[in-house]
Amino acid sequence: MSTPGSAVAGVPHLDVDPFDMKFFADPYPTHELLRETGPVVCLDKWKVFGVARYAEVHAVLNDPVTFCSSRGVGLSDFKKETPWRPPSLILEADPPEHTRTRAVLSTVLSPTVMKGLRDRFAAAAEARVDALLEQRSFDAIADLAEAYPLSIFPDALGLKPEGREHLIPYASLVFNAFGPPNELRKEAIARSAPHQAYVTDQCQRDNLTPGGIGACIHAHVDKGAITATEAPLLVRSLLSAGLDTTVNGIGAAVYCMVRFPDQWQRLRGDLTLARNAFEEAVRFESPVQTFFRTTTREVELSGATIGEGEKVLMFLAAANRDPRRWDKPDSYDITRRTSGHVGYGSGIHMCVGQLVARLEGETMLSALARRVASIEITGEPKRRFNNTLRGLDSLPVTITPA
Ligand code: OVV
Repeated sequence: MSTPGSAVAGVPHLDVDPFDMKFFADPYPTHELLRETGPVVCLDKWKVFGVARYAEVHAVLNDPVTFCSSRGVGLSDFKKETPWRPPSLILEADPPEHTRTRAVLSTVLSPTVMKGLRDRFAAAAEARVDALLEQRSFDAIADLAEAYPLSIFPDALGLKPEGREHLIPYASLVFNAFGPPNELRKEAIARSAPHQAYVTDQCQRDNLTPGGIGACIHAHVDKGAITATEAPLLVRSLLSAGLDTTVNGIGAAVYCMVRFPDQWQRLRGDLTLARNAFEEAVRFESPVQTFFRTTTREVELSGATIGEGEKVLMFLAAANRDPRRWDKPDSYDITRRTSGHVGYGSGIHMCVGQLVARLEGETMLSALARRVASIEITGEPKRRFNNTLRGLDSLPVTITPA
């Protein structure tokens, strides 16, 4: 026997719920418990295996044949349950199917495409910061972390102006749906119909403006790379994964800067650190906290036997602070060598939009550092609860001009 719930596999059991509000409020003591209990643990509450150390998270991410994605990367096993929406053709796919769709998204989000976006993103970041300098006091989540990506990403995709208010609620739904059937997931799915209707409609070729990233995906149908049925679902992936993630990434970066003013001053002194400062915020806060995989066979992982068809929960955030891998893991250090962090995953599924995320993060931190002397918290930060995403609901701040 190797199922979670059995002691025979020699895997220690924990009764922590990593999708509980008390856990979300302060996950760090539980991350440490998960790491220190063993390389692989059983989480009895949801009957899944868990890995929280860097080595095992990295190993699972880099063995996609044994730890597959096509049975879903949330708790639900698509072999046993009907998915809440048609599966993603990239996230919830394995090679060989994954390889073709990944190549298309990789092309439309390439370094060449970033070249064409950079000046627009930088100008929008500076315009946003200028507007905030007029206000002086504002909410760094709504007015900065959300407002900035909303001012550039939907236009880059080529979405029409109407209905964009559905984008963040839709993404929030997608990331809640990876979790267990708790209140967060059930409520999100219960209210999902209008958001799903909007997204399905916007993914159609006729609704995407020429020259945008969405239209570029559809253009790959003409090249024979994907079918006309597949294209809208690939656009859907960008609507699902491209906005709320960067909102929480930029929110994390600003939250780091207000908590660690020495790092903020260091950034102001050297703007070339902006890109790594963002990367370190992704490591430090891990906006995407977890993903699951499903085993395709019985497998031994660091001495633990895991049976076929088991869900394995990867704690990306815990791996990103594993003292076995990182010096001073709980310090936010903008000069740290961040490469190897798993905030974007690792291996064949590693974030295909990472260059867009980094471009947004870098341009915003750079604009802030150039124009702002100090950022101070002026009220209690409020947390936003989601089964997968970590971030704030509000962060009241006051800034002073440089
Ligand atoms: C990485 C990610 C998150 C959420 C949704 C998707 C991908 C998707 O492909 O739909």
